[in-house]
Amino acid sequence: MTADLFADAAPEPRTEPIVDGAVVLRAFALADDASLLTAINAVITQAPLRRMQTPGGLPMSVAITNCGSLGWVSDERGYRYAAHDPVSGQHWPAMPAVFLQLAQRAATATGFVDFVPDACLINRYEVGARMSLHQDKNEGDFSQPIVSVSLGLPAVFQFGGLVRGDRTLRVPLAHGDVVVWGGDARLRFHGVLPLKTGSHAVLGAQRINLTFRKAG
Ligand code: MD6
Ligand code: FE
Repeated sequence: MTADLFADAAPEPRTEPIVDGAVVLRAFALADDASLLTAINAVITQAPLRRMQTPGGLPMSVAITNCGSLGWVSDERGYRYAAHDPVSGQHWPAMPAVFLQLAQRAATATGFVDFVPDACLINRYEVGARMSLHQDKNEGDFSQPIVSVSLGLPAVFQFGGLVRGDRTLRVPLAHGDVVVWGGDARLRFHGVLPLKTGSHAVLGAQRINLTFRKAG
């Protein structure tokens, strides 16, 4: 048998530059999707997905949880990383080995050879959920990249500049795509447009995004 027989079902990974410092590794996580989903289910059993409050007091449309030694949290006091889940008071679940290995392989493939993430944010989008333009700037070391894994329904990622009003590129992200960004792109504004109706073969009517960071 040749790889071509599977060309439709399992696209080969491809690297697409977005802007300086950011690339999409198309289909990079596809071969690991089943083990990623098993690990996601184990994490969300221990630390359930929840819609956190923004500092402005509104609930986010995206439900989130975390694994790793640090987790991203939001409440009326602002955004920060915390070692404990504020709902349970327990440490966040450990980062599953399949998560860490995938994040490190993706980072290495784009030239970040010493990426050791200590935080993985799990975002769950249902139809209509969105993430407004923001910068990721709560991490301690901006020389480290962020690795972002998309699973489930496709979404449109907005990729802006260093000022909120800068024009944005729109990058479609599908199940299995991995974005690695760092360097000059690290502090660019970005967001996710409202998730369109659909049903993904594995995940149904949702999109799950994993973002790996060196937060501490
Ligand atoms: C998402 N991602 O894709 C939201 N931030 O659902 C992010 O906000 C993000 O994907 C920094 C780096 C990569 C990301
Ligand atoms: Fe972000």
